[in-house]
Amino acid sequence: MKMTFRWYGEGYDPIPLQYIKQIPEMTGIMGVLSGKQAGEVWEEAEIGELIGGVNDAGLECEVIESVNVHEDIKLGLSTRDEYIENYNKSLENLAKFGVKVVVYNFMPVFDWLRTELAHVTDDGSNCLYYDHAQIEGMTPRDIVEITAKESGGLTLPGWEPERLERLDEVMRLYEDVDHNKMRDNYRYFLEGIIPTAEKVGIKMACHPDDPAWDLFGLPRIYRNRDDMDKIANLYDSQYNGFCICSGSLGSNPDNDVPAIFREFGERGLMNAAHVRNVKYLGPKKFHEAPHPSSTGDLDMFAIMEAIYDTNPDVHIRPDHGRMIWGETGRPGYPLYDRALGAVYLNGLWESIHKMKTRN
Ligand SMILES: [Mn+2]
Repeated sequence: MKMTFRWYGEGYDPIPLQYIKQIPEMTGIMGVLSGKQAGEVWEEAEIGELIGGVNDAGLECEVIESVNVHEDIKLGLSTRDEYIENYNKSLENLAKFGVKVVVYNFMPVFDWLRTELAHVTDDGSNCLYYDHAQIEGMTPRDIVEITAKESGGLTLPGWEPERLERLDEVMRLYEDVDHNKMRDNYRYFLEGIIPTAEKVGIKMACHPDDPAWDLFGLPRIYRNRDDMDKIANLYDSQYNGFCICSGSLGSNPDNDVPAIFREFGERGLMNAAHVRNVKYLGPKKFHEAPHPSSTGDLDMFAIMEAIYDTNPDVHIRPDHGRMIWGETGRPGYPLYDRALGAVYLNGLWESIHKMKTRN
């Protein structure tokens, strides 16, 4: 297992790489070119600059996150071929710099979605929070405005203003797209890119829809184990795999999260992992919790054991964290709480390893 940390890049992320390097046993980052819009080619020079900077700080950058899929691909519009071609070009360029895994998602319109980005909990820390009852009284435009307002001037991944400019038009276009049509469009995309991914040696890792249910009538197709099975069957290849995210899938208590890690790890389709905890407050209502099992509702030991048993070489990261110790910054992506998470997960890993290898 390689423990990594999401980092948004120089000028986009308030956390210096040196601080990330100071987290014990941190091997690298999951990197991104934050200025890129969906559909644009990731050019060699910009990739080289990003990865060179990360390497200079003593960290690896073998995983890239958020090579975003253009909405026209998800909608199945005639313009999609051009964007698929660009996507392949980006994969070819990334491979030249040693990138082994690309994490992306196929969520319609929105990336992850919360109703509060700084929900204060009993201990005075704050975290990301979701209450479906609040969503029901909102329009998509309302939630975009709340997210922009609470993000402290930082553009959140999947919530780029350029991407959301066409919101009303895109919402109308989705009226004709149900779950099956969405999967057909996904198959077309996979047929377009997986041969390139195989050729250049980059494993694709699709991230779940978060939260793991439909919103605003949009067809979300990665919500649970059965959805994952359908996605795996769209294109049979180890390069068409998943970034399994415990917190996203765990937003729905019907999902047996450790079992999902184990099954798709055994099938060779766990190409990356996000490991974090979540606290249920009621039906479709939760907040993000500290990483330890006792502070939320997921069995983090069972998740780490499933990873250990099925894909011990996978890249993982602590995913989101809370704001603690007065830290301010990008909602969900603080230094302190994610560092605590990484150290806790590494501690679980050491104990699992020693338990399984001692005589
Ligand atoms: Mn995640």
